[in-house]
Amino acid sequence: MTEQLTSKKAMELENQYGAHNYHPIPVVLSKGQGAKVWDVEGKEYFDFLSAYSAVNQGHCHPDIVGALTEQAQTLTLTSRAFYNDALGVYEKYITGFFGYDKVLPMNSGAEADETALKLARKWGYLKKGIPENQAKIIVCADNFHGRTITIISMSTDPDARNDFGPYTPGFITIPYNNLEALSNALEDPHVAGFLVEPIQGEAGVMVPDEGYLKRAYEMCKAANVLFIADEVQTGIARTGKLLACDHEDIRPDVLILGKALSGGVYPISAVLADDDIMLTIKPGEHGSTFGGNPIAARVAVAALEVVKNENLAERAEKLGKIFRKEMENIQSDRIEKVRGKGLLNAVVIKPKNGITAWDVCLKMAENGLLAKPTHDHIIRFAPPLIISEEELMQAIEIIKKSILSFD
Ligand code: IF1
Repeated sequence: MTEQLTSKKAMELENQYGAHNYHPIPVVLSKGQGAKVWDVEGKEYFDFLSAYSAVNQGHCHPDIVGALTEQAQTLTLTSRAFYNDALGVYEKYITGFFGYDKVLPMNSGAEADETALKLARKWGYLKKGIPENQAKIIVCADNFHGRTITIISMSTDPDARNDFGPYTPGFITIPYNNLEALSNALEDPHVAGFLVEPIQGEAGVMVPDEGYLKRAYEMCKAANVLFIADEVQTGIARTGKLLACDHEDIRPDVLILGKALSGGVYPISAVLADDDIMLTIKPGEHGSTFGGNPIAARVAVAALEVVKNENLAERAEKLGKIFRKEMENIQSDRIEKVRGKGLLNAVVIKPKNGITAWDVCLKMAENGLLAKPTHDHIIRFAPPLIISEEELMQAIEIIKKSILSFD
């Protein structure tokens, strides 16, 4: 198709022929480079969503796209019925990178979460000795782990759950950032794992109290329960460390990664664990046609190399401090709260004269910056981590100007 679409036409097509499971900001993007994207009419925007933190390395990073195109012209998919010459190299690289014995490659974040749940149950039966079909997993209220039936069974969000039942049993839901509730839940001897986001993204970038994760980890250890960290969104340098768990020096028993594991060019996810856990899953008991394919293997190595070579964790830490300070300095009583870690931040908007976070996002888009509201009154700000300090300051000016325009 060579015909150049207008934004209007492209939106009409999606609206007419696509399922209505999203409500996008009305911009139609056709190009991305670094921290910027362009719409079909050529208007330039700072990307402050980064595809929900999948594009940490910036749009179309040449090293990652290079790995993708090179491998795409050589060998794309073998399935796991055969070995391929890229997977083992990737597995050695990523296990070394994060310090685990083994990796299990999948594609989407939801699949990796499902994998971690299956792994925890398997470990619970084979290693902990939980009686058949009795295993439980502790999860937190307001979590977001994806969209499958089992994952929404763990959700407390009516939009995610309603009219999708019946639900998968075997979960205990406790409030987030609440050690007493965790302690009570851990008294059940049939608990195999505790699944937690180090920072709750969808809930509105909820940063738990300092020490929460460390103490939760210790409590899980004492109860012989697996500490399972969903770092799909917080991992890969987003919060100012390679993993958000690194802020509290804890090493999850099971680590779930996705999104930026590919730099946003390809769906790649992974579960990492040591042998005593990972080897409880035997041949034929779990897998995926595309998981660990040669393109994914090459792309993930390239994406992690960029994180290391361009010091993205340090950049996120430094630029995040600047961002939060500048947000706090905006003289507007419309801003209720600024919170976050590294370059995963949120600004809570006080609803005033009917102006919501959505209106602020539309104004920012008009002024050349893209971000997405969550929960009516919260705006998430998560630019690619390769953004320069100069670009960040330009972006901050756009945010300021947009918020102040409503006063
Ligand atoms: C959408 C939110 C972000 C995740 C964590 C697993 C997954 C996600 C911690 C599943 C996915 C996404 C998906 C995206 C919106 C988004 C999101 F607002 F919903 F919460 F990032 F903030 N674990 N998060 O955040 O990964 O299967 O999608 O690859 O459009 O639903 P996936």
